[in-house]
Amino acid sequence: MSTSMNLTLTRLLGKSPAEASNEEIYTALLRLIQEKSARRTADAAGRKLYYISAEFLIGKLLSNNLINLGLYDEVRSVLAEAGKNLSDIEELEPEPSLGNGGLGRLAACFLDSLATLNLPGDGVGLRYHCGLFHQDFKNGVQNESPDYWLTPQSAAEPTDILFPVSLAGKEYSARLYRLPVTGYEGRTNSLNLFDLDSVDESIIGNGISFDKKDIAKNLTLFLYPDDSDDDGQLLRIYQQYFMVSAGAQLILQECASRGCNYHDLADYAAIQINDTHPSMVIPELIRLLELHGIEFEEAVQIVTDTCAYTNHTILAEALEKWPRNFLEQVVPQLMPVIEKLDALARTRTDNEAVAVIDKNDVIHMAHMDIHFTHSTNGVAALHTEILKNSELADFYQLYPEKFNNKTNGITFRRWLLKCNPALADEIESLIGSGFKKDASCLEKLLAFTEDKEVLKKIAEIKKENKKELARWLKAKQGVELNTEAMFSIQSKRLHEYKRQQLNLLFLIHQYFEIKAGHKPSVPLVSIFGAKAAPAYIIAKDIIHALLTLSKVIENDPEVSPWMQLVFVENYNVTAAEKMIPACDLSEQISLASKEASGTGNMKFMLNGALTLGTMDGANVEICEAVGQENIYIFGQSSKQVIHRYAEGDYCAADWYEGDPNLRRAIDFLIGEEMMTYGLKEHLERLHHELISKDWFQTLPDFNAYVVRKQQAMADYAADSSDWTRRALINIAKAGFFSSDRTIEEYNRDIWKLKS
Ligand code: 26V
Repeated sequence: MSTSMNLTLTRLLGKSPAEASNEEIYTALLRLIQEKSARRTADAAGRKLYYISAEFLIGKLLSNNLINLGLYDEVRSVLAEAGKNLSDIEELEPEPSLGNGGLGRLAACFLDSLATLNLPGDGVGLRYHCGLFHQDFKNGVQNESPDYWLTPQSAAEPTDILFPVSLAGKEYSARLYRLPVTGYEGRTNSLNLFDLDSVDESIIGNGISFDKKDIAKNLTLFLYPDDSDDDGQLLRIYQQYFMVSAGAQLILQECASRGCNYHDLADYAAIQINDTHPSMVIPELIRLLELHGIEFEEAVQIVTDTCAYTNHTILAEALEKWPRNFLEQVVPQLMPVIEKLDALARTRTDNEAVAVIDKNDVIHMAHMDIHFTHSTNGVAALHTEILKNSELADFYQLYPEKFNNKTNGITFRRWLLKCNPALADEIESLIGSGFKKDASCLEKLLAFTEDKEVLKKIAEIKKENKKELARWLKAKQGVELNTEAMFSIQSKRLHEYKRQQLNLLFLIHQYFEIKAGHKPSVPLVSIFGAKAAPAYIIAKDIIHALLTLSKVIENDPEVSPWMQLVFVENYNVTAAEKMIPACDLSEQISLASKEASGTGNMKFMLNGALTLGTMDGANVEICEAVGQENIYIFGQSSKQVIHRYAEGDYCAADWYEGDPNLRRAIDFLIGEEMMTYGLKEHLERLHHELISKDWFQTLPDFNAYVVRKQQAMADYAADSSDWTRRALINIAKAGFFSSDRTIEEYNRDIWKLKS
């Protein structure tokens, strides 16, 4: 059995798999992937896409690549014959956490879909030496440490391709590293990551601190260093320019080698700018084209035709704008171009609100993107409407034809085939394997929603996934989960607009109810996974409150049989792959209008969880797909929220004073039970924040949230077969949220690549 794979592995190992160590097998598998994927590379016919992004949250690659190359089952069985376990070998791979959250993970899903759809599309980014910080909890407080993921056997291979980049007048040399991106039964593309040879990990001090001024040593040391001070912001500009300058040179070089004369660049390249972090690629390309003898006006037209921009947030504080003197310091060579672009934009309108350089000498990156690319898209239907009608209304008036929506998606290879093989197998046995490449086939599952045997099987798979999560958490954190309980999961970055604090207030309310003798319909295990930006004080206070509440519950024998609060340390892609298949209730409770899309919501749905959510981001489209009866929606609408912000009349204290349940829950934060285990300063600060500011309107949605969540718990307890039926409808309707669909739309409307 599997003799040819056995021979291949033996050749790569220089000995039989049985004699090799797990480390040796891991290295051999990397080489196997490199060999096999290299055979699937091909030049682009016509345009090639360059997806430029400061983040690619790719997660572990070994199993995913084996699945995509069709090698997984064979490798697993050869190793099993040799007494080895593929999942033990996978444990050896450090996760490349080169992203903060949804934006970076989306980029990774897009690369998978591009290669699967046989489209020529490469990623361009940075080879950070440390990905997103490693999180652990000490005394109920988040502690950050460096996440070294680069090993000597790293899958990102160095090349001898170097590009000069001038930073603050000094010359540096950007080295290109390449990572193969395998498509599922598709082609191989490349993730092109740039790095600087002189970067030096030994400058890292306590935690994740380092000298922010030593650019030669720190440039690509960390993903998004803390930018709460000027030096951090300057370093971010250094990183961004390093990425786009090397990227632009790579693009021009590749296009030239395929016959491009630069005047026709838009026939050879499509560049997608992922949020504003790579926006300097616009002036940089114009600068480089001018150096090749192209006039400014023509260069602007070429770049506009080549580039497109995706907006991922309406939060004002997340829209990048830099003081002119910062750019003058780091990228003086770009300033003449940016000034000319500002002047050109001013010839198109006299509306000061859309200026590239405003009257305070602040440079607005998103404004430059919208003026000088041919497409601006939002990432969910609601988000795009909000951009057109409020946040970017002035731009929409000026360029209505540029605006379009591309609702986000996720790759089903990682978020179903890899993370939930039992469910994938069951689906295949019911409807065949077509859904792996055409996700709309999942609708065929609707034929089984009344089939008791099928529902029983799906429920068993969920139960097994919950037990698997419990085993994993026991080994990792020593906690014991009650797998008979309902599992509710909220996993995503910690941010006030995502409202983990609303979930916190519910749990406190539930605690009081149990103490008062009102037992819930089902025990609840509430699971959280979230990292807070190191300088984000209130986010860290929310983590502290959750960890403290967890201890209060655990130590109360009256309450602990009915509820459990578990915080998974160091939430990352690997943890998500364990948590998502085990979820019953997916918490998507952002303040309506604030979550551009969300993509976790799609992952949970695909894995058979029901959503408890607000009418925000892609939740709106999930609700449309599954119908009101198969989702739990609550809370203010985006219209009400936007209105309330416009009126400026929200007063948290009024809500706190006016609702005894809410008041009781909030005051619990500074009560005796919490103070027994928690830190006064953190808890008091959060208490004060909630009653005096509550910028993301947690309090007005509190009651509606409690009612809907208790309804979900009652439904789960009353009829588990009906719950599974509704979960199956969610799975069947998840097809729209495949990133293959998203990429097909980008290609149809924006890139126009040939497969
Ligand atoms: C960034 C920052 C940085 C500084 C302070 C506050 C803040 C708040 C939000 C952000 C988000 C930046 C962009 C981003 O990551 N957007 C996410 O993109 C996902 C993929 O499109 C989408 O699903 C999420 O809803 C959206 O938040």
